[in-house]
Amino acid sequence: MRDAAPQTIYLKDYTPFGYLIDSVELTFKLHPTKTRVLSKIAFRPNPEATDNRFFLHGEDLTLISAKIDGQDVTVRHVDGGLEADGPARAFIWEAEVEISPSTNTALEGLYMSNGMYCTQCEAEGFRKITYYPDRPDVMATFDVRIEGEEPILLSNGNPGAKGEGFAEWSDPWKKPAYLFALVAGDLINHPGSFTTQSGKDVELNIWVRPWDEHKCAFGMQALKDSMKWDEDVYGREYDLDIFNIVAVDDFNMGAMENKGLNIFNSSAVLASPETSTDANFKRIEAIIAHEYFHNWTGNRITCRDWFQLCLKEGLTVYRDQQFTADMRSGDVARIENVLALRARQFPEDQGPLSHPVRPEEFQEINNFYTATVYEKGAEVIGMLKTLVGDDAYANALDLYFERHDGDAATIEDWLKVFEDATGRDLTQFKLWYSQSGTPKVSVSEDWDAESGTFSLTFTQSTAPTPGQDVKDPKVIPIAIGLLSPEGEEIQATEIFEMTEATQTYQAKGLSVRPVPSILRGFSAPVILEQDIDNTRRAFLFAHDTDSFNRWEAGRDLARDALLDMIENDAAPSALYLDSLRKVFADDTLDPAYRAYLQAQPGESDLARTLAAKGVTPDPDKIHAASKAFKQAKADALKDLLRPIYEDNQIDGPFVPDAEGSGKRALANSVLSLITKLDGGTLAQSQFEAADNMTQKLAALSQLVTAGKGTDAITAFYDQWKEDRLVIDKWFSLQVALAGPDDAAKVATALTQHPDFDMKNPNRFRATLGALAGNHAGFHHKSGAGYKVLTDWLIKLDDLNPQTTARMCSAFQTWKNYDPDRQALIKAQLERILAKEGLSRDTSEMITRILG
Ligand code: 0A1
Ligand code: ZN
Repeated sequence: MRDAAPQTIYLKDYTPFGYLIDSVELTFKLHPTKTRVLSKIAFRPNPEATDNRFFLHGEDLTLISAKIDGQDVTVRHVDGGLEADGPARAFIWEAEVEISPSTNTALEGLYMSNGMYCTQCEAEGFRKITYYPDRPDVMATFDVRIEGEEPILLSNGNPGAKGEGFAEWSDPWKKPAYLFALVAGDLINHPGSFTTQSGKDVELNIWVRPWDEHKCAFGMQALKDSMKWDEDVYGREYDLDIFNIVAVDDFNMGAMENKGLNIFNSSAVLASPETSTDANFKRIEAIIAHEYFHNWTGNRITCRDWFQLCLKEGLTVYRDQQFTADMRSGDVARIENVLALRARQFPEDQGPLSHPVRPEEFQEINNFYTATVYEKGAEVIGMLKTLVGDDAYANALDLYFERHDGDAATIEDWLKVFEDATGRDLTQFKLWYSQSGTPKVSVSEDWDAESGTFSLTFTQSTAPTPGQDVKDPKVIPIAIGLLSPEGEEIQATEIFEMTEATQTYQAKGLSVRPVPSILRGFSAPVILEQDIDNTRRAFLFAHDTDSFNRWEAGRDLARDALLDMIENDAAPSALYLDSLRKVFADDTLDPAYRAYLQAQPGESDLARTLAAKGVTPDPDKIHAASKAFKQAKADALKDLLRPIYEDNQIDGPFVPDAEGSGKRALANSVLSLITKLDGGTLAQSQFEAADNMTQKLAALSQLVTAGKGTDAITAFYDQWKEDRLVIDKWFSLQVALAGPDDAAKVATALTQHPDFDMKNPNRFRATLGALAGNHAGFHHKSGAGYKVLTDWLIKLDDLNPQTTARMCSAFQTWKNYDPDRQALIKAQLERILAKEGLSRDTSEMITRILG
């Protein structure tokens, strides 16, 4: 049973559990509505605990029997679980419970997806499987027996006995319950193998439905690449005889790192050239790496409590980002990471949902799998590495693995490792974990020609965030390079370590006033405020030797041009268009990077920028200006476009590697400009000729944007109606690209489509998530966008609180808008809150958003 009134849990209240567990034996007798789970758990008192209450979590369980040392025991059902009189000595707890996987639509615990059984236990789902101390600091070895008629029966660890209707699994590594997994179904395996650095052969499998077998090869290669990379770069070897991945259609998140049995949302593992875009391939490679890397950063070393979530997630995201940078273009990877951070984490950190990388309180932990914990958590690790240097980082990581292998650790443990390995005091650095909000760093320049001294004076400040009115200065590594007026690098990148509220950096002995390039590679997750004019930006766009800052300069120019159009009805900036022409014509640049050079800030991004300046964003004006700006770029680059398009066509088979995907990205970005000039003629021929989804979908998007998509939309559906991942794209694209007046209508119409299934999180997000992402449509002045999303969130909350709560963040920027829109949104938020039986997940999110 769930708590009646939501309770807040605090980091400061942590106490260890009263018992340790030596071993867990579980038997599952599978049945769609009456699965029996038998548990036999060896407990003994925890010498480090002061509270010896024997409390086991449990939710939605029917207790059949409970025994201690073979004797029936009376239990007391309390909020969130049960209590019994636990002896002050070692004892064996045995329980039998009944659960109903087929009616479990929350997709937490043991549930069914298209006839197959699967589990999701992070964060607190194991308590829906049996009574257990469902907390990450309680670790145990698990022996599992599964009885069921499904041909494939899987759990964690290494396989044991197997026969008609049963299979046994044994996991020799102690683990918390959140890493438990079970899968049963009619599956086939795409096999592979890997020999570890010490010569151990590991059996690899990707388990899928028979019709998905042709979509496994890429994921298998990504898994092998990840295993090799973790050996080469972090010295981490795999530690079981087998590594299984299973693809599941109904899954709330991307994937899950269960020990030896990773479970994946099928969208995060299945791919083929005909059905998946380059972006899909890239995401799959990163998620496979992420889950695999968790084997060390998450599983071998786990978290003491859920407040420490960033310990495993920040580090594992950082590691997967390093992997992607090594496998593909590092320059492009950094731009993509920063774009994602600004699109997802900045709004969170600058609005009512702002929380520290290590939160100090929560009601529902599922609401804290956030961009702040993940992506800002990764940036914090990147800064730490920048500050201590690559070698010291490597030493500290070795010490971390050596010291904490088998532990449930904390951020204090993590930082202590760095302090011990480097001799640095990280007290101030730790503020990055405890203080929320995005710091602003402003900079002013001074040039003393006589002494040849160039000074940059930095000032940092962080606006108050919920629960934190006062902020202290943080340690901010600022990467600085200096260019000559001709664009030559006169000083290579240096790290200036800012620790004070105001601090000055100086370069001496210069013969000319340099042009600084500041925060190179986005060396800290801050907002840099530079009082420079657009001529300077155009110079950096043309010459900066740091690829990130070069791109950033172009983006700042484009953003200012757009803001001028929105605020002052200005014409598209000639300076920008001129600069873009020069840079974009450079065919020595990496095509993927070149595509990013001409990309413009999205409409939500512009709305946020305006709000940060104190200007109320007008979604219609932003939309109109964005379209006009694109048209102006197409006109200005007209003669360059067709040759670039032709030069970047590829003969031969589709390969989803950096080179091929870069060329396609550039050609498709050019196609979007050409469509502004030819009305869709080229897009139509690309749509008809394309043999891969990257080109097909890009062409379809252009046709829809140009208002010529009706036939192509039908043809696309007819071709792909049997492939649910492709049909997700079909749903999403139509809503995402609908005009401002149509978006809510299109979304509503698609919810009536026979293929719409609100129980499937991918389909729900493809439709309603796309509405929230269509800025001008969602924020339509009629309020229709807000209402349609709210109607569906209210319906979904009964079935799937976790996905509902996550999608409520669409409203987090509501206070940026005008009073009329704010009133419309507030009314919808209050409507959600008033819903009878609202989940704890959604109630916490809406309460925080309302502020
Ligand atoms: N640990 C996983 C993410 C994850 C978190 C929660 C889930 O269900 C509530 C599922 C997956 C990861 O970082 O990949
Ligand atoms: Zn993770």
